[in-house]
Amino acid sequence: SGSGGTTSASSGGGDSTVTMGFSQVGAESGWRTANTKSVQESAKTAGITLKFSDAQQKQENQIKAIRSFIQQRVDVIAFSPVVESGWDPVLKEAQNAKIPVILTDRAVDSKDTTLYKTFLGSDFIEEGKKAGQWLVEEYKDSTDKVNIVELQGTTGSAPANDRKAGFQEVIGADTKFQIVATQTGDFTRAKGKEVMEAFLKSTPDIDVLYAHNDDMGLGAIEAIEGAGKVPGKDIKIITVDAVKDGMQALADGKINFIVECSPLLGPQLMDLAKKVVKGEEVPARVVTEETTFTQDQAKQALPSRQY
Ligand code: GZL
Repeated sequence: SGSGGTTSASSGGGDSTVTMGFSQVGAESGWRTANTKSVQESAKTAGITLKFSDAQQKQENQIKAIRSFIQQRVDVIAFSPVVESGWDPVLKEAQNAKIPVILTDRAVDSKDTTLYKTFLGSDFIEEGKKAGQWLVEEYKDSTDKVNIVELQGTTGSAPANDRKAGFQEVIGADTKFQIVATQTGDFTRAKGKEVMEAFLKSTPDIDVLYAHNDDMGLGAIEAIEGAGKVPGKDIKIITVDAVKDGMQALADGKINFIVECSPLLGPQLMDLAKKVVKGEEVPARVVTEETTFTQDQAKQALPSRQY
């Protein structure tokens, strides 16, 4: 799908086949690649014809894709909104065209919740809290200041906003925890490395890095090692996702704790889509099941990880 194009994967089969238009954020991270695979494979398994568009992390491309799906009269539209705001006009166009919309992975901040049938995805505030809880536990016997730097996800995205808020809510209870630098790394390794290099130059003693996804954490590890420091020891690292490369770094001791964010939303998405097309009731919110991993748990889990 690469250059923001739209590909169609038809599953064949009679006229009762459901056609879904899916607008994906992009291909910015290992998580996103795994999510795309889950959606595409699940559509095939479910016998749903999938029109898939990659927006290269640009909201205007997602809006264009949704308009194109409306033109093509698809039966249902699903998308992962790259940012929370600015969706009402195009969602109203879908509603006027009587095409139901499903939010998957990320949420929108529209006040009018009739604009979509359901939101399937993780509770990002909970993920931020889990990261904070590990840190509180890790430093429970210390009263020294803990200098934290934070690599935020894509500016304006639900995971970035909520992972920041959940983490802050938990560590805010103890003033020894200080976020001394925070900046977006746009969920990518390259940007995570670049921003961490800047943090290392501008911030003398960093104790902890909180990265909103594994990919930025892995980029930061390159920067930390480039500065002659030991990741996981000189600077403790907490990330979110638990994709294979992140879990490997956790097992190798370069990351200290990972909060899982499951990308395997495909099967549930297709079930919800079929129900929605039939006009059946679906829950307004479907929260993803997910857990956390320590270094020892990563060693155990790695062999059976699906992504
Ligand atoms: C979270 C998802 C985020 C991942 C990142 O559900 O939207 O986007 O945490 C990905 O890895 O880029």
